[in-house]
Amino acid sequence: MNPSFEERLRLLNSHYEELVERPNRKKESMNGIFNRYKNPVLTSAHVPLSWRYDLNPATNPFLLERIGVNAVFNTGAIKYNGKYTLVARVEGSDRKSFFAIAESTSGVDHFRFRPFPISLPGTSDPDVNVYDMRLTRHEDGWIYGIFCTERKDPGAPPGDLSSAIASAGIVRTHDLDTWERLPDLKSKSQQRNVVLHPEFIGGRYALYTRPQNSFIDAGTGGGIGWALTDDITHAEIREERIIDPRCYHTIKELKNGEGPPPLKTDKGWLHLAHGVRGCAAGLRYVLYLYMTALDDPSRVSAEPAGYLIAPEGEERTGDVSNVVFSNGWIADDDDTVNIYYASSDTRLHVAVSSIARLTDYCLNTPPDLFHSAGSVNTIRDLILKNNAYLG
Ligand code: M1P
Repeated sequence: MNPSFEERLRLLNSHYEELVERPNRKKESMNGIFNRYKNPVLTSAHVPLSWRYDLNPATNPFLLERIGVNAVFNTGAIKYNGKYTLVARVEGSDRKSFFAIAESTSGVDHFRFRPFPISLPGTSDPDVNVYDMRLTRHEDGWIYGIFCTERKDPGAPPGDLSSAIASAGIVRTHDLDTWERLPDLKSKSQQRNVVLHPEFIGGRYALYTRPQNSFIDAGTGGGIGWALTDDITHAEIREERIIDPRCYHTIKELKNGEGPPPLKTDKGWLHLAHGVRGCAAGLRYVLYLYMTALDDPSRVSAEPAGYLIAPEGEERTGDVSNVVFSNGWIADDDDTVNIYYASSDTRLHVAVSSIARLTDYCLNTPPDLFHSAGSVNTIRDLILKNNAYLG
């Protein structure tokens, strides 16, 4: 082994261990609703060296990186065997995304990838790109993963090499090791951001959907939808009802999409979603919360105005700048909620809150009145009430 190979390997290993072992630190929270943490919990540098480097000095004497990883971001999340377990979207420098599991006992630092990425079983129509898995522990006993599968649009005119079709792929597992692929969701429109509700509704499986009539634009797709299907092993949407519509001059004017599966609380189902609006800099993605009724998860019961989390500081820049996106959160028995959110399609962060704080936020943050005068009135009402408490 040549000395520079050995030296480089030592250096790579020590950088890697330093990164993974680095403790994370809670940041001050000014809004009181959640605390961000200082360091991202997963980045492309967290991907094991053995996935990227040929470690044989005979075939890689310069110890060059052979397989580049561009980003680690949107992750599904679940507590499994006591560990905070994330199914991350890993994107190679070849632009292909795939899934890989990273685990930690703290939930805020020391995430390590399992030795191999997930070898996702396919269907008869091969996936070109897969991403953004939502994990649902369903009351039927399975853990489901619903993700976006992207394929080239067979109807694209010659020369158009960009048009694609988005559909919902479905897998299930009992152990996060062996994955069974089920047929993709059948739907009249393209779908992304499809999420399985954790409980049966009238004996049927319930899905949050996001109909879209082109790959990027929602088009006439009106927002987050709700659909029921009898058989998850041949899931088909016949009727779809929009429950959280897109809306002019709001944070979800252009698009929105359900995030992780909703959390059941004694005050209703707590939902995290992303909203997208256009601006001179392009699309701006933020995260917002809403609640639905316990006895009917498709009936919105609380809709605070505006966003919960918007890109801040280094989160603002990356491959697709001005984006925060979440498809995973974990609620612990002690009421803590870890929100795993990615920034700018590049890295993954955690923000920590609680069921109590998030439901309080949902139930007591004023709703959007859809015009500036309404916003001013909402603020005036608060000031008038506060005057009683000021000297
Ligand atoms: O680039 C931002 C996000 O864009 C898509 O989300 P949506 O369909 O709501 O626009 C997804 O590709 C997502 O992965 C990505 O983070």
